[in-house]
Amino acid sequence: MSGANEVENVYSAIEESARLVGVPCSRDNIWPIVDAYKDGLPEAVISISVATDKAHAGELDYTITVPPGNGDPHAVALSNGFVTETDHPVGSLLSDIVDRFPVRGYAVDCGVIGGFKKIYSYFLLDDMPSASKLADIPSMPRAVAKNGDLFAGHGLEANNVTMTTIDYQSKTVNLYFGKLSAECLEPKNLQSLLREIGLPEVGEQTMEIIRKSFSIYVTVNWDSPDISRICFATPPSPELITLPAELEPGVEQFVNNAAYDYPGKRVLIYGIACSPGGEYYKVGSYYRLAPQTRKQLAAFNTGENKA
Ligand code: GPP
Ligand code: MG
Repeated sequence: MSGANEVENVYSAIEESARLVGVPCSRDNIWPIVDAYKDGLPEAVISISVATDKAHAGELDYTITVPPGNGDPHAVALSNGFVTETDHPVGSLLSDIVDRFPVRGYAVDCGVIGGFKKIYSYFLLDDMPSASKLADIPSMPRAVAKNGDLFAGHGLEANNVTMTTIDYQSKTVNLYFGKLSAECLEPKNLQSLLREIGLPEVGEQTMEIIRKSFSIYVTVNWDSPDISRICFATPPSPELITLPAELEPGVEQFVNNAAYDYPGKRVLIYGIACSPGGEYYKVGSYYRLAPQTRKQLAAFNTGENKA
């Protein structure tokens, strides 16, 4: 399929999702971003997501993976004016990470309203860094080093950082911990992790969801030694999850009707975010999946994964 058609398809999926959620969608805000990363679109994993916190009201985010051979995604963002040159360490962190650790790819994360926000870097599955290795990077927020004992004390200090994101708008960094051990996911450990971050413990219904997390990720910034928020993500799955709060009708519409371009059922990912402002929820719908995920889910869709 030609690049222009791919951009059109992806744009249409975002526009349709925005219509379902009730977010106004401007082509001028989205098209230049999708177009700038179009070379990787045929193989890209693409998800579209909503979050229920106040900061995200009226917003819809989309995430597009960028293969490693398609140039530096930060340089592409700079040359297109999606981000600006800055002396702030946020501007050098991506190259500092990539200089030290092998990455298998990137993604860009953008808002239908807010525009270009974040760049992800994904580490090699068999060569992931630990949080303490990442803390050694001079441009990394000091909060990562400051919380080394907290990570180590809660089963998060192995070579298990699957990816990082750098948010150029809010100047924040996320570390995503994967390969979570059974001990790490024990309710006692998760409650203690929340308490030590300074957050309230979660209720029973939330615990039932977060104890099945496939990723736990923390958000830090350059202005505070503390963890700003922590989020628990469920594995991508066609199964619907009942969250502890009712979703707005537009979000329900999106969850049940968002466009996707693979066979079988729509694949969703849920997140529970715990922040000083309270608990909130995220739901992402995959427009396109990685070939590996498609294979795993084909078994799910045909009922062959009963084992
Ligand atoms: C991306 O970070 C989240 C994931 C890749 C996993 C779960 C995703 C869902 C949408 C449920 P984020 O956009 O949630 O981070 P931030 O809180 O910084 O926006
Ligand atoms: Mg987000």
